[in-house]
Amino acid sequence: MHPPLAALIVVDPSPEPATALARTVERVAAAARAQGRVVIPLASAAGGFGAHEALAAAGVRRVALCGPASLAGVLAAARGARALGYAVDVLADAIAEGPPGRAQRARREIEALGCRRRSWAELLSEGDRSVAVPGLGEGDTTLWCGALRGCIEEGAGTYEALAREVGWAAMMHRGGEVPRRVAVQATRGPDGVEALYRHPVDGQPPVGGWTPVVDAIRRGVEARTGSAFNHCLLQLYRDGRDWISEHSDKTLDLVRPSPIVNVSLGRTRTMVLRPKRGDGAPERVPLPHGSMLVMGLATNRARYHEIRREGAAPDDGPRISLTFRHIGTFHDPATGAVWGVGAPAADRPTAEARALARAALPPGERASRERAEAERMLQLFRAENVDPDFDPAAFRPGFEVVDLRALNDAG
Ligand SMILES: O=C(O)CCC(=O)C(=O)O
Repeated sequence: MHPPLAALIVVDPSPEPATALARTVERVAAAARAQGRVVIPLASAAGGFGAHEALAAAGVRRVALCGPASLAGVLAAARGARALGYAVDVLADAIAEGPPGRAQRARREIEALGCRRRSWAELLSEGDRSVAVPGLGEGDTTLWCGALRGCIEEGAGTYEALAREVGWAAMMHRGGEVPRRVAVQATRGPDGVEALYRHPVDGQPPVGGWTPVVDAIRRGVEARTGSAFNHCLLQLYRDGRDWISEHSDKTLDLVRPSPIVNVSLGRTRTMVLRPKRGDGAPERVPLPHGSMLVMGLATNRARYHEIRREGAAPDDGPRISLTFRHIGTFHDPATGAVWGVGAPAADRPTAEARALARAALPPGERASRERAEAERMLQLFRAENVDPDFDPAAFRPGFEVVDLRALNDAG
């Protein structure tokens, strides 16, 4: 028999006016109920720890506290629960912050009480039952906690196997190194044809075939989403100082409307989704070990996403993310042919004829065409990045350059 899952105690559940945090807490409570947890709303004004009777009846000895309205109420509940001998988790990202001085004192007291600080998504990742937290971003984005059991181990095993089997490389953007390591794996034809995903970098990382652990995760993602994925960008955040700046993913080469799926291993980092328009608050989505964020294209279009730099705490561990995409553009590195959704040629024979014609051009003319093409592709990437109304039809007729290195050659 497994011990019962920690109960979720929601202190002062409905602040007025309703806040983004309150909506997050409602989603977390719904997911916790779906996992079979006891969920108890608690009015802090009642004092003490009024959940004791219901918890004792359910045989629960571990509680997780959240509180969208009041830090003080959560602290009072933590004191009461500890005094009664409960093990207590405090869901640090599901509690009203309060002024910085008070928040810092609260953090110290939580520690002194022997409570554990963690993220709501880490709580939901526990237990045998994976659970979805839907309705994130523009409503088309879902975080699955514990989604990939069977292909991802709970401990460090999968992380370590992956870190070993992948060949990590530096990636350059505008002459500088991006602050993380990367690798690309994709479905490759027997004749070396590769799925091609273009984003603004000086040179695409080399494309490897699927390695065993990455392929097992890919198959798990396909089974759970019902979508096919033929491309994966892997990123290694070596510690909290590695980050990715806010951006929208480039959709030139995507098969629409397939989602973009981010699988996380190792340390929990937070993805921040900030609306491009209006003054809506950024939404913070924690990405714990074994989670799968299925991001819809409406969220990608209307919001920036980023993994912020966090500084390096002593327990700062590394994280690996695997971003799976369904790509509809293909590249034959042997001939330079590019065809499919993001290219002028719809099929390989046409692309090969075009590649031959390009190769026959005088070198100066060829270089200047490539520069012009790279310049236009970069401009459209920039427009797509900032404009929530960007129409992907603007990419037509598509591009044959595979990266932006022609711009660096321009001198
Ligand atoms: O590491 C992550 O989860 C985010 C990756 C990302 O935003 C990207 O590759 O575009």
